[in-house]
Amino acid sequence: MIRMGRCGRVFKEVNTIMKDVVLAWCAGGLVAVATILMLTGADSLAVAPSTIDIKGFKFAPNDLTVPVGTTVTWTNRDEETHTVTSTIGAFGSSGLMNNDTFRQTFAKPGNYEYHCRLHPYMKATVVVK
Ligand SMILES: [Cu+2]
Repeated sequence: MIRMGRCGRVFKEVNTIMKDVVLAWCAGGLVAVATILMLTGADSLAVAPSTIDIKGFKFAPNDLTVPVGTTVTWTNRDEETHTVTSTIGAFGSSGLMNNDTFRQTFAKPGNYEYHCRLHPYMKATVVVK
């Protein structure tokens, strides 16, 4: 258990260093802060851009590269209905009205091409590495 005071201060300072491996002597016990820091670092990496806007009959960005395990969110910014439809049937949304969203988690690496079923010329790719 982490007490306030000295330990809280140490943790705060360490938190700004993020990925550095640091051991904090705390309340008479040795607390490995490294694990917490690694988790925090992983969280901030997962926050990397994983949203795609559908706007002006285009997917933006048209090509998005994300790490394995990322959940990508599409939002339809057009008044027109669009879909997010995998070319090989790996995933697919229903018709998305204005401001509707569709989410897909990518668990395996690959190039995932998709299009809008209603406007087949709208094509884009999610690259998962
Ligand atoms: Cu469309």
